[in-house]
Amino acid sequence: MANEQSYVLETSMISNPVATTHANVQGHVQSDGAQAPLSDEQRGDLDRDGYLVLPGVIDPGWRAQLAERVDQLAALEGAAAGGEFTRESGTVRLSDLVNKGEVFDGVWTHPQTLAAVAHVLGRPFVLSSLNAREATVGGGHQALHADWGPRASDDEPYQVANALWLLDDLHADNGATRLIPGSHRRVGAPADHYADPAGPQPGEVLLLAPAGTVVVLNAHCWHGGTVNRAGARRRMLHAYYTACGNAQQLDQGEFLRHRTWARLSPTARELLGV
Ligand SMILES: O=C(O)CCC(=O)C(=O)O
Repeated sequence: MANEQSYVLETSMISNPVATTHANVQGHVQSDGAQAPLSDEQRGDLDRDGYLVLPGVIDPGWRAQLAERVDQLAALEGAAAGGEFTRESGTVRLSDLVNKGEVFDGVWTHPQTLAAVAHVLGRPFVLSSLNAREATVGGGHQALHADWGPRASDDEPYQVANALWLLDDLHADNGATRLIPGSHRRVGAPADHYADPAGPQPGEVLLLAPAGTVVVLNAHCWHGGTVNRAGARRRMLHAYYTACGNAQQLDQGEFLRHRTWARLSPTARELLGV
């Protein structure tokens, strides 16, 4: 897709300023500005299933830094955590992570993730929000939902995509995300198809994957968190993107701090829509 290719070329420019400052601790950043295209198989996964699993994106050193920063912020913010966007009982949520650590820069600007988002949306897009979510013991269950309103026809353009960054292993009993493969193409909302969208549904899959994996989700695909029965850690970042022209979940221009703006490349600022 021409749109996607040109976007991938542009996104290689985003990572370079990050690479020069973080080359030692963030070896994940492509310092040569190399493109990170998707294979035909990966595009096929996204088109058919509505999600793409990218294993081993987060190297162990970076994962540890991200996890440490998430814990630090949760401790610092306490009951206020998540307030810029939303709080959810039974979970710890953080919002506005763009402004809360340079360690997150490589998340929302990650070239292969952006290539997958470009494939889903097929037109220019911006970051809508960068959040963290962790289900705590006994909490985290959500009804199946899309991150956008119900589709009225199966040829409507997609508006949103979400990259789930796994900072801990996802097991069957620690609040893994569940989803219905292919549901991004369905017309209507989960409630139009299921008597109880909060209950188990035929064909649902649990995303079971090791820490370090990124799952790019066509966010029209019906999904939801599950309960963390075991209480094992399940920190996850949500890098959420939307097509240009839609309101951002967090108005990045309003929230952007000067010190964040100053370290970003022009292309990264463009990705924030500022
Ligand atoms: O964290 C997850 O597993 C999914 C969260 C989600 O879908 C949401 O908060 O809307």
